[in-house]
Formats: sequence, structure tokens, C-alpha cells
Amino acid sequence: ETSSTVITCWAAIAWTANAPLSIEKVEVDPPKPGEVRIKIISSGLCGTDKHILDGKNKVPLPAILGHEGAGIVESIGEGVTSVKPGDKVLTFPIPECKECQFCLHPKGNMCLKEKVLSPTGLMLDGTSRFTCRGRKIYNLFGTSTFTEYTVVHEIAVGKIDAAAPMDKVCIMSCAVPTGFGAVFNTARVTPGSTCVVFGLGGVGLAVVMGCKASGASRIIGVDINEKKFPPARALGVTDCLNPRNLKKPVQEVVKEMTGGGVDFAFEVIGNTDTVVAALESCHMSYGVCVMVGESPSNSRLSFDPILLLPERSLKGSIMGEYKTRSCIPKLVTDYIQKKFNTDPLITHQLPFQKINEAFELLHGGYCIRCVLLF
Ligand code: COD
Ligand code: ZN
Repeated sequence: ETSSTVITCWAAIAWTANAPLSIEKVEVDPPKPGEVRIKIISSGLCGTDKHILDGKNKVPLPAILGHEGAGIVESIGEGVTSVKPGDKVLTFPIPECKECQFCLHPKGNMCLKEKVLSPTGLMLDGTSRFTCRGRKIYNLFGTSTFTEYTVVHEIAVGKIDAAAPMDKVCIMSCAVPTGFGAVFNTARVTPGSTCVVFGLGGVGLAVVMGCKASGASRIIGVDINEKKFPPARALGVTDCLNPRNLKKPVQEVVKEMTGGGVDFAFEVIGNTDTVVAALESCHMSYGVCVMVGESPSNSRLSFDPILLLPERSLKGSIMGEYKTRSCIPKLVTDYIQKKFNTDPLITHQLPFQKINEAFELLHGGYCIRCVLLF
């Protein structure tokens, strides 16, 4: 335990949007009460990190991005009881304090202490644990995993099985629960049903895996990047559509293919047009559309309300509705026990120092998930 010392280490700083990250030495303060300092072992690079770097979703900068992390507890602050130095952990963009009115409710996962919807870039006491060249650096959703060491609130840290393979389980911090939970908890996909998934990235393909595991009879995959089609087919997509190669709107094609619309539609891109297209792809009465993507800051959804009147529904899902600390470590145990295999979602691995290459791979559509190894 070195909980009173500042650690100097390498981190990737996003000084501004629309520029590469800069690998620099940062000072990481010791954890304050209720906080945990973690040595990051691996981190996934999520579409959300890309949206932020592209300036689509606004967060305070300069910041250390990354929220899909697996690591080992280095030291703990006063009062921390659920983890100790040496424990393997995941970091979660949504905390679970297990005390607030929202955590105590059996449904939902939006802890009152969450920072995802209106990110401050700061710890709950309003300060930061990162300094670079004398400047205060913000965190991302209270996590920040593109750094050798980070400080996270205990309520956003989940202790996982000591047997967890650390190069693989980082995607259990975001992509896997977000996709699986959208299917199992939010949509509740039924055997024999028809599904359409808009966006075949890491999260979209986790949705596909969930639909397949639920016994869906048909899974239509929609993406503008056809490089995503072979891996999507391998995971269970039965029909692939590229909206740019169709003569009519993709929702019309989906309706024709399914005799009036699918049972379940998922938007896993983060775009208002595709949310409406996904909604219109659903059957008018029992169709359920689940919005997983976060559309650009300050955008507005616009559609004819008659779409909802005949009982079609539109729901949102964040982190798959899982109460993070209570549920996600169990998913890791299921993975270790080979109840499912999410390894195919990881198509690339790179050393952390090559993080900008990882962003390029995601931009170019060459990868599903690139895991950074520290
Ligand atoms: N039509 C069809 N496909 C498209 C379009 C379009 N107009 N635009 C992009 N796509 C495809 C891309 O080619 C790509 O294959 C896919 O959509 C997106 O994949 P990725 O790999 O960039 O993104 P993911 O899968 O890692 O993440 C997708 C999210 C929607 C989850 C993410 O971007 C997001 O909006 N997150 C915020 C909401 C959230 O869940 N937050 C919790 C923590 S992340
Ligand atoms: Zn994410």
C-alpha cells in the first residue's frame, strides 16, 4: 500500500476534441476516502470514447478518456471495504452506491451519484486526481482508463474473480453488459422472434450475441460499413443490409422482409435518424425498439407520434439496465465458466502506447474491439 504517495505514470491526454491523444507523464494523486487507486491492466476502446474525441458528445477537456477498464487495486482510501490492494477489478461508468433511493429500487441502474448523463469530469468532492504539466486534468465518467493508474470511487469499482483473464475481461465493463442487458433486461427478446440491429460495432455485436442466445429466428444487421458483415454473420446475423446500397429506406426493406416489422429493434449507433429508422422497423403493435446509442449532445428526436399509438414502444437502455456492482462481476464469473464466449468481439490488441492507432482502426472499421494492454 502506498496510499499517501503521488504516482507518476504514463497517460493519454485528450487536450481537445478532433486531435490525436497525447501520451504524457501525469501525476495521479492518492485515493481520498471512499476512493480506490487502480493499476490498469487492459482497456477497451469504446464507440463512446470515439464520439467524445470526435466532439459529438461533450465532456470537459482536457481529460483522460476510457471507461472500459480492468485492473488491480494498488491502494485504497479511508473507509473502503469492498476491495483491497491486489484485488482484480472492473471500473464502471455508472456507479452503484447501494444506498440511494434509486439503487434500493429493484428496477433500473441509475444511481443518484452517476456522472454519465451530465459529466463533470471531477470526483464527487469536486476535485480531480490527475495533473499534467501543472494543469488539472478531468476524468471521464469518474473512470478514466487510458492511463497506467487511475482513481475511481469505490461505488464504481466491481471486484471480479481472481481467475479472470485480465486481457479479455475489460470489455465486461461496458460493451458486453450494455449489449447483453439491452436484449435480456430491456427488450426481453423471446425465442423465435425477429430482430434488427442498427450498428454492428462492439456493442451492436454483443446485442447480436444476446439475440442469438435468446433464440431469435432472424437477426437482421444494418451497417454502412460492410467490413462488419462477416464478423456479424459469424456471431448470428442472418441478413446484412447496407442502407447506402438500398433503393428505399432501410426500415421499408426490414418491414417487407419480416411481413410488417420486427419484434425487436436495437439502435446501437448514437444517431437520431437511425433511432427513428429502428423504431419504424418494428411491428406497429408489439414491436419494441431499444435505443442503446447516445445521439449527439443537444440533438432532438423527431417522429410522427402515430408511430407509438398502435402500441409500438421505444425504450432506452444504458449499461444494459444492470445494477453494475451487483450484476456485472457475476457476468465475469459466467464468462470464466464458459457459459458464453465474448472473445470474438476482441479483434485487435495493441500496447497502450499505440492508442491513436487503435482509434484509427475503429474509425476505419477494421476492428470490433481493440483492447489496449498496459
Ligand atoms: N447507419 C448504419 N450504421 C452506422 C451508421 C449509420 N448511419 N453510422 C455508423 N454506423 C456503424 C459504424 O459503421 C459501426 O460499425 C457502428 O455503427 C458503431 O460501432 P462502434 O464500434 O463505433 O461503437 P460501439 O459499438 O463501441 O458503441 C456504440 C454505442 C452506441 C454504444 C456508443 O457509441 C454510444 O452511443 N454510447 C453512449 C451510450 C452508452 O451506452 N453509454 C454507456 C457507456 S458506453
Ligand atoms: Zn462504453
